[in-house]
Amino acid sequence: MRLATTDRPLIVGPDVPEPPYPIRLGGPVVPGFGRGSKELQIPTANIPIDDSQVGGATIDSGIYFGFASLSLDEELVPNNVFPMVMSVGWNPYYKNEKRSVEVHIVHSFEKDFYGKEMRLCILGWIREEFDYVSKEALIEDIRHDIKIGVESLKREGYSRFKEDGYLLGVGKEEKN
Ligand code: ADP
Ligand code: RBF
Ligand code: MG
Repeated sequence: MRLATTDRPLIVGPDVPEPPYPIRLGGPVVPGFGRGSKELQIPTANIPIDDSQVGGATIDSGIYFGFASLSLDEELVPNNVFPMVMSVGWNPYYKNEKRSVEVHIVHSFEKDFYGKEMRLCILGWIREEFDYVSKEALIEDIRHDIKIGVESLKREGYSRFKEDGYLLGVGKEEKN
């Protein structure tokens, strides 16, 4: 079992995303396990997963970073694209029986957005999933993952994906 490892470098991966990235996928935000991630200040928006298929793409278990966009009609802001970190897998600490995809968006939202469409552009890998000695150790590592995601995305080769056509197209189709 793992302790939190916060001496990990804040910049991960090559200067420009390399295959298989970018991986683009999306789906409606659905209720998750209801473990109160929100109370830990780390809410995760879940999207449906069918074994290894996530919104049409195949993806290995692990922790990733990239950008997310949301179809937030009423609060539509000019650039509705945010940094995100995501967990794909079995949550070994909780011994889930179902594989899940959960995305923490690095932004403070006024309210929940269940039912909205979320689009993801995954740009890199952070680490494998682990079982932890304690919930505190898990949370500490997730907080460090968030820093890694944010810092890694600041590089030019990554930040340009904020303008990605797939992300910017969220919610557009049904509006016409
Ligand atoms: P659940 O178990 O239903 O996934 P969580 O406690 O993980 O519940 O909260 C997730 C929900 O919180 C999301 O579906 C979304 O509606 C809302 N939410 C608010 N802020 C964020 C954020 N920054 N990142 C992800 N989800 C958020
Ligand atoms: N769950 C685990 O059991 N092991 C992990 O290594 C793990 N890493 C995560 C990394 C990130 C960036 C995020 C957003 C979640 C991760 N989770 C992990 C899922 C976590 O257990 C879940 O969001 C809980 O509901 C938090 O209380
Ligand atoms: Mg969740």
